[in-house]
Amino acid sequence: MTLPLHTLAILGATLVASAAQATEFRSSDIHPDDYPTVLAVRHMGETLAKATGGKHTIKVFAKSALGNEKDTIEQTKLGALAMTRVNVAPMNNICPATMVPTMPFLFRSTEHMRRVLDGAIGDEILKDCESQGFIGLAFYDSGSRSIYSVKKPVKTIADTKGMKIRVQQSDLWVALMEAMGANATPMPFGEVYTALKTGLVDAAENNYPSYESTRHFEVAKFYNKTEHSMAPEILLFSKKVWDGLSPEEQKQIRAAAKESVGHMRKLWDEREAKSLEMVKAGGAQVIEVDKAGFQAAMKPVYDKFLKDPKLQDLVRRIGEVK
Ligand code: GTR
Repeated sequence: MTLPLHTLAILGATLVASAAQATEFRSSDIHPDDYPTVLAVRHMGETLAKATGGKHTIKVFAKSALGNEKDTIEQTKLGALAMTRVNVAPMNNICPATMVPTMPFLFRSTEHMRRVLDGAIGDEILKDCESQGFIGLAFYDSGSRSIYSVKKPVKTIADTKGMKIRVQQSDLWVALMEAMGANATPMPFGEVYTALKTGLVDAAENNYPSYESTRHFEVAKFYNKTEHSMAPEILLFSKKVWDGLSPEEQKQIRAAAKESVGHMRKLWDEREAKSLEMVKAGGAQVIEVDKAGFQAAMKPVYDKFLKDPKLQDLVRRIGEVK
């Protein structure tokens, strides 16, 4: 069958119109392409494409291609970037409720952390970022963070006294290290390798996958299991971009984000185990630590940052989650 020319023209115009509404949302991450957070957002993009019949997709810019976490948070707020995956730490100063899941020794276990963040408390924390220009879509796992040091192992809290330790750019993190008697040096993630290598800092702290993917283990051989925080990752959508979407589209994005959490956890568990093997093979020593001593020193951090009764209440409720 041959269609009359004017019908073809109309069909062509319709195709152009729907293509114009289709969006490739840009999302950023500081981690490399094979890191669980990057793979999880790509997976979310596939889910979203399926749900929208290919109309909406997500393009993930990994390896800090769009800047460090502070930069991409700013771009997301402005709407220049639709999404960013960051740790909760650089959000601590912007959106106070994100301080709660950052708190030292807050979660009893991975299961406890997952139950809390999957439930109403997790949603309340995500919602708190909205007034600051961010739609909190989901939390991702980040394991637990421990101190890794260049020159000497850390076995008790006496060992961190006077140590220069790199932290994320958050006042809470500075206080957390000070409570250990250390000197906190906030800096972006991408600068840590050189800082460890040149002696600008004596130590840093992170989970196994980040310790491994950055090759920090080559410089800081002692991985001391302080496991002082389980500060999770957070997936943020720009409220500016969000407000231009239909309720149906917003629902599809939320659902795709939530769906990616389970996928991420599977990748995360595998990567944690693999990273541990890799760092050990690379010469890292995993050191057992007197955790109780570190835990006992954290009261000033809770007192200083959880003055707001709303935040205190969240901590109390988290404690009650079985
Ligand atoms: C990683 C986390 C990053 C970033 C980094 C850091 O575990 O995934 O988002 O926060 O730590 O220490 O800067």
